[in-house]
Amino acid sequence: MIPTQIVVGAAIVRGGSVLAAQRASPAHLRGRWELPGGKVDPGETDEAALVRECHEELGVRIRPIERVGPDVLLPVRPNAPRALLRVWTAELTTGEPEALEHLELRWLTADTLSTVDWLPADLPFLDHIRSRLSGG
Ligand code: 523
Repeated sequence: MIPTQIVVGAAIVRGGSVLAAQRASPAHLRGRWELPGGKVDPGETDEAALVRECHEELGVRIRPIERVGPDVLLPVRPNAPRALLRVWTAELTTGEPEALEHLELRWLTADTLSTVDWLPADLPFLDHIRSRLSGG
């Protein structure tokens, strides 16, 4: 059986805002916004991948808090393994995020959450995140 590739994303929340990151690559995703994260490696837990990816991409340590939203099917090339996006809320434990692999980072509030051009797979998480930002 072909394994499903799990991709994890972090909704890093601080003081009523969540961190959004603008992709630099690949070319067809360049300029679109995402919750930072990436692919879970074989043998790695989802949470460990989330911590690793945030360190690689943002130079920070985070702590995953809780899973939000569903497993969201990611668009993949024909014949490529199925891929699912899972998202956790998280808090920063060490460091200030830097765009080490992204074009730009932005802290968005409940009111400004929809002002960037999110990747389609991230859209189903926005209502969950907005309700947490609003104290819900
Ligand atoms: N997404 C996505 N939203 C989102 C993430 C973290 C990823 O739609 N919040 C998509 C984008 C890619 C795929 O998931 O099509 C893999 O994410 P990527 O490229 O960030 O994963 P990496 O960095 O682990 O991939 P490699 O370049 O292969 O290491």
